[in-house]
Amino acid sequence: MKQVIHAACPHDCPDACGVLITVEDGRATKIQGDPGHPVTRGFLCAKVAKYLDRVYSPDRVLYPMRRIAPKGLTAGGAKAGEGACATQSWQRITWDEALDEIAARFRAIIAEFGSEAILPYSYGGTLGALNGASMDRRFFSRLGASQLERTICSSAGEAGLESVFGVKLGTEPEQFIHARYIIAWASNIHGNNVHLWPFIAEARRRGAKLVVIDPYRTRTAACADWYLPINPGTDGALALAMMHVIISEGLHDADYVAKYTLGFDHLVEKVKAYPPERAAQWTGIAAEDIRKLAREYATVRPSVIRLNYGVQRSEGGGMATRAIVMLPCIIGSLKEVGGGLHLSTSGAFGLNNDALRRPDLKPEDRQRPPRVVNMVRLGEALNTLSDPPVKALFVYNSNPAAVCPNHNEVVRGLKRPDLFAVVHEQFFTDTTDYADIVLPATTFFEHKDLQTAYGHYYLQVSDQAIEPLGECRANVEAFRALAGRMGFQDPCFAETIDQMIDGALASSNPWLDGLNRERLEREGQVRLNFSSQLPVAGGQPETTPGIHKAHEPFLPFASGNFRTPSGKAELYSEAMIALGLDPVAEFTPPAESRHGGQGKAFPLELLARKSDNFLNSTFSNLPSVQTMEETNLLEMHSADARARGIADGETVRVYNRRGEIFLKARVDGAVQSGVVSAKLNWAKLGPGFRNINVLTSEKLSDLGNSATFYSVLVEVEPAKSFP
Ligand SMILES: Nc1nc2c(c(=O)[nH]1)N[C@H]1C(S)=C(S)[C@@H](COP(=O)(O)OP(=O)(O)OC[C@H]3O[C@@H](n4cnc5c(=O)[nH]c(N)nc54)[C@H](O)[C@@H]3O)O[C@H]1N2
Ligand SMILES: Nc1nc2c(c(=O)[nH]1)N[C@H]1C(S)=C(S)[C@@H](COP(=O)(O)OP(=O)(O)OC[C@H]3O[C@@H](n4cnc5c(=O)[nH]c(N)nc54)[C@H](O)[C@@H]3O)O[C@H]1N2
Ligand code: SF4
Ligand SMILES: [Mo]
Repeated sequence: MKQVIHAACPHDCPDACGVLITVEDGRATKIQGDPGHPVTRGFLCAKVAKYLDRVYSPDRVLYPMRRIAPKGLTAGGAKAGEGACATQSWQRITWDEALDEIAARFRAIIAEFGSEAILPYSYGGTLGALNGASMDRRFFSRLGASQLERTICSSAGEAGLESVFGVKLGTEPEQFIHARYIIAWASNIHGNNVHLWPFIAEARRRGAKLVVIDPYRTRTAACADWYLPINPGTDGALALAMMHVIISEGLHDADYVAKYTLGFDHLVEKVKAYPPERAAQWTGIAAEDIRKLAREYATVRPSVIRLNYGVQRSEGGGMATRAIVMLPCIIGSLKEVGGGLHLSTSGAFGLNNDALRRPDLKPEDRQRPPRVVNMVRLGEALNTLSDPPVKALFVYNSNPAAVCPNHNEVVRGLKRPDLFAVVHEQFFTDTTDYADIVLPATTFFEHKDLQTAYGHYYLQVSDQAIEPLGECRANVEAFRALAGRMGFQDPCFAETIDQMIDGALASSNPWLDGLNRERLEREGQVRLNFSSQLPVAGGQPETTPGIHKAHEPFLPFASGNFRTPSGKAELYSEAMIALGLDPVAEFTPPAESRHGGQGKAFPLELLARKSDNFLNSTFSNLPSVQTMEETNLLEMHSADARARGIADGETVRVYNRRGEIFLKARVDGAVQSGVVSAKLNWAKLGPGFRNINVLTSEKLSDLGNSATFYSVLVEVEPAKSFP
């Protein structure tokens, strides 16, 4: 029998694609992008187009496993799949045995150290509303475990965005075709957000100009009309200088500013300190170019900014984002179809997360809230926390031994013989190498979920296409079973998947009106119900050619309606003062930068980037995907290479106080002098079984306690020999 199932890609990607899976006699035989999804438009990225290889990979974890060898990489464990799951490391056990052992260890740890000695660790393995954050959160709250502060990705940028808009909303991708001036700001569109590209391509056919601001010459930068390589971590200075030009030349929208923003006078004062000449010294962008950019951005309309999270992986990333988000507020482009700014759309979905996650649950004998541990500082938590120490770690939806900064410290902590570690995974990753118990997890083909997005406004139900492989269980089911083993009687642990979806949709958010489960199941994807929005101030909605259902463009801030305390776009924010920050915005060079004073011993700025064909560390073990991505490279500028006697293709040692890694030099002009770049991969597939996170720092950003993967100083030298 042949069936086509509608699912939604749950990977941590703004596009949240609609997916069609063909199933024949119980086996998935084809995957394609849903042509009915207005943003997916029938195509998938290269890595997910090969998803059958992932689902049916011989390297999948299919059964619960118990460690029978010492923790760490076993001999021959360098290759994905092979050594790591070699029979000498693992003993297959039943789910019952695994659950009994976990429950027994948890009980013993709670008795001796208290429940906060248990730490959950999860991030973006799946962004499905259920398998991303529901039964797991219920379980750990009820258990009284330490809570995880999940800020490894986007929290600085989110805080910066919300400090101005009060909510995470952005220009819908479909509107980009109407833009005449598009700035891709720290936005690797071809790599990380490929479904936005057709809309930009259409806008360019209609005459739009594409500007890219990025220290790395991405594929998007290579095909831009104007590429501005910027020094890492200096975007705040650029945005403030652009506002200096816009305001001093009277190019701002005085009417919009007066009606819908707060604190413009303070901004006027602040930007006086940022003439283009001053910003040029930090950013490396010529003052004349800053002027030209500001003028064009303010006058070639509609103009839109696709800001992405590259800016905020920096010590001053929150403030930089805040300053950039002010730009559309002062030029009034938020009222134009095809104008505004897009960083995230996730604030529109407003699911009933309390129903999903039940933060009210707690152990019967606990009054105070549990301790909070920041996920970026896992190494520090495992190695130094006391009162209580972390005695058990439960990892799911994440691969911290690859993605977490300061890798050597993370591994030191994971190696602790007294740490009881459980990892729920699809593959034998870097992290399972340190697990006591590995539990097998389903892929999205094998479970049902509800899917929001952070790059568009369509909600989807992702149907289950095939039965779970082996003894794999979805996250919801694993935590349901564990709750049972711990004796938790609360009715929420017995809810069915459909009840959980219904609960998530039972929200006070008016944009969910009319979007029930049955309709989502029938239609696959449904645009949020924006019909109740306030009337649009400017521009008549146009039909979008090539796009299926024409709809009214969503312009949430056309007439203000910001969700800040004042209801206005806050160019001046009391909340910043409370955090000890400048209420307007300020540029401070990152301490780990060439301007920051630590540049003597380690003079090069490292971009520890993502790979275009992997998703963070996910996919990096799959042979058919590996062929698309060249790994273990250090990209550097010819001047820096020459100064160190390094030729293209030679092995180099890249190092700082935290660690070292040996990579192959690539001198091809992707970065400017002073900047080097390398990409994320599974550590055990890298040289010396490590990855670029041996060099990155646990330091947190100015806002949102985010990771600072792009504020890293290193030095590079020729390697005499490969160790
Ligand atoms: N193919 C692919 N897609 C992905 C991912 C992946 O790993 N691979 N990861 C997913 C995840 S988790 C996320 S959060 C999103 C993130 O997507 P993005 O926000 O696009 O994330 P990054 O790739 O970190 O950064 C984007 C760009 O910012 C640039 N950049 C770095 N530092 C600076 C700076 O100081 N200033 C400026 N102007 N630019 C800077 C980088 O060179 C990069 O090209 O993508 C998702 N999609
Ligand atoms: N150097 C450097 N480091 C980075 C970044 C960077 O740009 N540079 N990016 C950072 C960012 S933005 C992010 S978001 C983080 C991402 O950090 P993570 O979210 O840890 O990212 P992944 O590497 O994708 O690992 C997710 C793991 O979850 C597993 N998984 C997938 N689906 C499921 C499921 O349904 N159940 C279970 N139990 N497991 C599942 C996958 O097999 C995979 O191993 O990495 C951060 N680390
Ligand atoms: S990873 Fe992103 S682009 Fe690729 S299929 Fe998933 S949602 Fe679409
Ligand atoms: Mo991320």
